[in-house]
Amino acid sequence: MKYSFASLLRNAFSYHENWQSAWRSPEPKREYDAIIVGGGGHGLATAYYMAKEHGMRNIAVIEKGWLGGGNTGRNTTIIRSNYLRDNSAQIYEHALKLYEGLSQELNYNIMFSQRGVLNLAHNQHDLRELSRRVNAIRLNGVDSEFLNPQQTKAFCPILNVSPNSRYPVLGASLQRRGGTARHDAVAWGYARGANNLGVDIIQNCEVTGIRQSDGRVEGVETSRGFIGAKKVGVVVSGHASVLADMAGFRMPIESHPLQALVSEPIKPMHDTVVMSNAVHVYVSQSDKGELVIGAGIDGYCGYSQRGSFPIVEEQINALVELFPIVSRLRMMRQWGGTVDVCPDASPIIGKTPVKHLYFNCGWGTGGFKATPGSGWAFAHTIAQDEPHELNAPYTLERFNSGYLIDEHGAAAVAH
Ligand code: FAD
Ligand code: PYC
Repeated sequence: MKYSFASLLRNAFSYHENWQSAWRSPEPKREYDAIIVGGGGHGLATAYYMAKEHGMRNIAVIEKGWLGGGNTGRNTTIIRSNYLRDNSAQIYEHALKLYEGLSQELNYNIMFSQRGVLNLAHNQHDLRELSRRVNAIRLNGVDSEFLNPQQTKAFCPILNVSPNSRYPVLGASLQRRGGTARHDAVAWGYARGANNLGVDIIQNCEVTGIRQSDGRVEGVETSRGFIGAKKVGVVVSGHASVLADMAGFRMPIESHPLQALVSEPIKPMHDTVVMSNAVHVYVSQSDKGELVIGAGIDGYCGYSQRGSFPIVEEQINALVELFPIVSRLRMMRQWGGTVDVCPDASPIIGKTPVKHLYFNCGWGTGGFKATPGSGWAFAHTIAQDEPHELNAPYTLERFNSGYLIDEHGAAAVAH
């Protein structure tokens, strides 16, 4: 679907009343070859790659609300692949490479901006931890470099690197290929691409049960009735354990609120992403000019999607410590999402005890960056009924075998 300049003008003057929908809203069929539960970025990417890479056509995505209304539309859009473990490097780097060509692939501008991601070191321990990570990341062929305080300041001039500050900046790691993208454009781009390949996208349809017989999935009970399916892939982020409960098994997952906030819009002044573990904040500037500021997870489990005052207070304290220049900036709004955290802070992508029922969850605070790679690998897993080598280590079984992939601390304040 392409728009000419003339059609854009026509639509602008008709108040977009005749604007063509980017995807259909069909009634659910009685049965599909595969159903994907969850219309976030991961679910939509999964459906897109199942259709595109594996030739499947009779697929539906079932979403209880609206596309991208979960964590996809609530996240702070940081993309990077600078993970410690070999397995993580492979899947996150695969995702980053797909991001690098995604606007062209989908013919949809996802506003991918490789503006670099800095992780700051504030003490000797941080310095050693960062060097360890930089070395491990480079050994996996992923770009990562270490900057001294002057180089860090040159890369991010508004950063306070005074040795007299409470948490002086002693250095930073930098992934230049990291950056940000427009979150809902990622969901919409995949939705349009999947729709064009025949995928049915069904919104306002909540899955309330997973029907099975003889240990094999038969379809899903929904708020719009039963829909049959030969295979079901569940990608519901913070609600993974709720859906697992419907299917009769337990997920080793805790659901936590994760909050973020944005400032009033200001002129461009911060053209990279800065994250700090010790000071406990991260910040980038959106294309609208707002500073996008985030926190670590709330320390209790819950499904709240609201912001809370203590988080604003803590994040602003931390922000002003690093960037005194913004001390008079006003904050505009805050919100929360529900993230699903595994004990080793790595995802689960694969088969379940129920035949032809697959789960993709546990991305916790860091799954936006993985969206294309996760969808790509999960599509393979569902279509072939076996994991791709990229996601083979990310089994549910690893919590029995003990083969954990410990990525705690990988996302600055995020884990
Ligand atoms: P979602 O987008 O949440 O999609 C799941 C969908 O499932 C939802 O739309 C939901 O409505 C639907 N659903 C749930 N239950 C049902 C049901 N019963 N029936 C039908 N549908 C159902 N990651 C990064 O990489 N970088 C970041 O900077 C970053 N920042 C974050 C900041 C915040 C504040 C938050 C909350 C998260 C952040 N994340 C970040 C994490 C990232 O947002 C998630 O890991 C990722 O978006 C998960 O995508 P998803 O498609 O799996 O989930
Ligand atoms: O994974 O980079 C990340 C991240 C940043 C903020 C939340 N998650």
